[in-house]
Amino acid sequence: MPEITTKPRTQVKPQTERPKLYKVILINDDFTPREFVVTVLKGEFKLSEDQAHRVMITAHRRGVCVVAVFTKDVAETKATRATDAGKAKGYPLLFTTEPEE
Ligand code: TYC
Repeated sequence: MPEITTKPRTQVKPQTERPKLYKVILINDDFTPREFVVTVLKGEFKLSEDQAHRVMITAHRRGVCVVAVFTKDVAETKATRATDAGKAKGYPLLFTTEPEE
């Protein structure tokens, strides 16, 4: 009688798997001037004047706004640089990062 054998199957990861992406989030505060927030958004995130104004005003009204999405390293570097730009002027401007679902 022929024996039935089962091959152990290991999960094969697709080699094209994309790196996990991280959101950079702008947090509102009561002290940083609006125009300064817009300047930082344009400089660090390459947003247009119009895009930067929309992101700033959304954070101002709602408390937070997603600025953009990057790989982990890029998101963290940009968030730190943008936060440091505020710190250098004595403002509590804050950018954070969080993984995308
Ligand atoms: N709320 C600030 C003000 O009224 C402006 C501001 C907007 C600050 C967005 C931070 O993430 C921010 N001057």
